[in-house]
Amino acid sequence: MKRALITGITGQDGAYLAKFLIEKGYEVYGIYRRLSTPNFWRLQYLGIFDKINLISADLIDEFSLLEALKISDPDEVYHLAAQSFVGASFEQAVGTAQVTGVAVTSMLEAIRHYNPEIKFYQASSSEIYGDGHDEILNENSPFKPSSPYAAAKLYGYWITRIYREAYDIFACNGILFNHESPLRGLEFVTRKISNAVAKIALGLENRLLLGNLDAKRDWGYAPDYVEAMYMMLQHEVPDDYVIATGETHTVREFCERCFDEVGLDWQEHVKVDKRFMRPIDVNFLCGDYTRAKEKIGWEPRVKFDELVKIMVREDLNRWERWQNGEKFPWDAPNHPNETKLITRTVRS
Ligand code: NAP
Ligand code: F7E
Repeated sequence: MKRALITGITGQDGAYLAKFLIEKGYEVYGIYRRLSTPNFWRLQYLGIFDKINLISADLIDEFSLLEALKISDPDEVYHLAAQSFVGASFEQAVGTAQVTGVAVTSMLEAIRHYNPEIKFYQASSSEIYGDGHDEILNENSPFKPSSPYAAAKLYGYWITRIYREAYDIFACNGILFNHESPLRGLEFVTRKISNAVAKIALGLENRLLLGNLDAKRDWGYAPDYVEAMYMMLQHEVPDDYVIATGETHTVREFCERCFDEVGLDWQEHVKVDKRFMRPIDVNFLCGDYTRAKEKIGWEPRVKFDELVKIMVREDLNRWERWQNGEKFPWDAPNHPNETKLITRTVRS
């Protein structure tokens, strides 16, 4: 039986990947960090919490990562843990550099010392391309990061390549474009919208405040994307791959489609609030996944319209169950209204 160690198992991708690997017959280990309140809702939601071996570790403590390797003795490491919210990276730039950037080296060093035969997946990001593009992006497109998060991810990208070339470690960068799901964190724009639309449709809320409606993103479906991570590590040679849908849409279009789904007019509920504008934003992203299709046989299954349906329907279903008094693991009831949060980095 193959063993996999997943960092970031409590996050969106970690939970879906764990489920996928369990179904493939893997023994799955995941690192989680000690928090004052347990944070396993996604694993419970997918019904896999009891099938996972949890190891306490933190990315800023490299010995805890080495210890996690010793405990799990994995064939494959999927390094997904990060401070993953671009907005927060402007507020915690140094912390993001350490957690999202330098910790990739800690993980690779731990692998190099413990067992360099372990295969390594790095969760790279389309954010490394940054702002200023209007062309479809592939593995050879130039990088120009536009946030502390993107700069940290670009460091992680290069250190992964360096360990591949210098030490012959089977290390791959998955350059994943945005991917969403009902398990997406509530601060990301798609889930912020689907959750608000569900509440508005049920009379629990009336308005939705957003930032840059013109930003374009290539949005895919997270369960499709975690399969690509696995497929990269099964190929004969390590490489870097763009994972995307090849379609791009504005935040405005995402809003419009979500409100359409419940028969409402988005313009009656959505207001622009500069608190949700970033100091610099990436205005256009669209990915070309040809290499992934040709080399590892990966293609997206769920595209924009279906993604909208999946997300709105699931948030509606959850709030309806909540109104009927049902209790089940889910993030939204405990999430603060974002207007309560003070942002220091508003664009004037
Ligand atoms: P996510 O939901 O925010 O999950 C992040 C995970 O990292 C959580 O499990 C979190 O633990 C963990 N983590 C954060 N700081 C940590 C620390 N100091 N020590 C240990 N664990 C820590 O992110 P995601 O959407 O699943 O994304 C997975 C990875 O792919 C991330 O690296 C992200 O940057 C990257 N990525 C995401 C996308 C996307 O569209 N989703 C696209 C490209 C790349 P807690 O639960 O305790 O917070
Ligand atoms: O923003 C705009 C915002 O926070 C998307 C992460 O998974 O994907 C994600 O990063 C766009 C931006 O995701 C609001 O300004 C407008 O232009 O959902 P997001 P992101 O920044 O693209 C990449 C690939 C990653 O690697 C990251 O880890 O939407 N936008 N109004 C807003 N965004 C938010 N969050 N909230 C708003 O109210």
